[in-house]
Amino acid sequence: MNPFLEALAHPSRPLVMGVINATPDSFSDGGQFIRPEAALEQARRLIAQGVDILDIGGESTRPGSDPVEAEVELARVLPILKAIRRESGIALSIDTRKPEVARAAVAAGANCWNDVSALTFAPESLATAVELNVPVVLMHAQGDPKTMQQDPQYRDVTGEVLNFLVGRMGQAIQAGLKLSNIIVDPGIGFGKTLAHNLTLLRDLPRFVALGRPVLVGASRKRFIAALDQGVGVEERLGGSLATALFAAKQGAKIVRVHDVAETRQALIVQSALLDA
Ligand code: HH2
Repeated sequence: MNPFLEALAHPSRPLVMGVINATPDSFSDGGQFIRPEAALEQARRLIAQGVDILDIGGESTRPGSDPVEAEVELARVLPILKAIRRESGIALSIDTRKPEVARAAVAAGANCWNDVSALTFAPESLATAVELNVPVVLMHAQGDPKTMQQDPQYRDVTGEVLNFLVGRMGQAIQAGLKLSNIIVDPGIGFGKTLAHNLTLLRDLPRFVALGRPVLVGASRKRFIAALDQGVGVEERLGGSLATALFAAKQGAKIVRVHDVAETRQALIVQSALLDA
């Protein structure tokens, strides 16, 4: 069985997806893990902390970021994926919008394609996802990373994000993707104001009702600073944990985070409290 789907079959608590950005410019860990040795060390650390899935990315999609060429992205992520796979059977996800990067990453041992463009970035994305036959995260974003935070507007944010995801699910199924390979994500911070992000998190049960696992990536994001005096990225752990716990309570099956040990412990304790 695909290790990603195997991890997802885990019944007791949501899965912790740990982020490793092999980029010079990611908003929270940019530059830290661009060297493969540093990324491998971080992977070992997160595995020791009990991470369920590692998400490896070679292109920052933070607001205002510039796109990178596929060759650059490949040169950043492939050595890391191969090095982790050489020593661990951990579920690995590739965070990319590019089908050629997803294809090479899966050949190097990735078990999931995390696509913030929901397979819209390239014309061959859908067909590539079908062929790779691995779980795919379909995430909603309004606009592209460069401009998405300039003035995001919705009449009904939850309705519009749901509609988009249902549409993408339909197109993916029509193209031949298995329903069992689809994971959905409302895309916290991707073309959304503070109010939009809060509404989506409160309305998460409506995403759960789509019948597919829901992933939430809110860790260290800007909306936390917007609620707390503009605090810097390193000071957003409290808000990140609060959001992960809330998302879990609302039915999220995967939380994508930078602080794995803290999030995992918080989720374990919350599960015990809710079970008691
Ligand atoms: N957020 C980021 C990147 N990838 N993937 C999914 N499915 N959901 C998310 O919310 C999500 C994501 C942005 O965070 P990060 O990777 O930490 O930063 P950057 O894009 O600057 O690399």
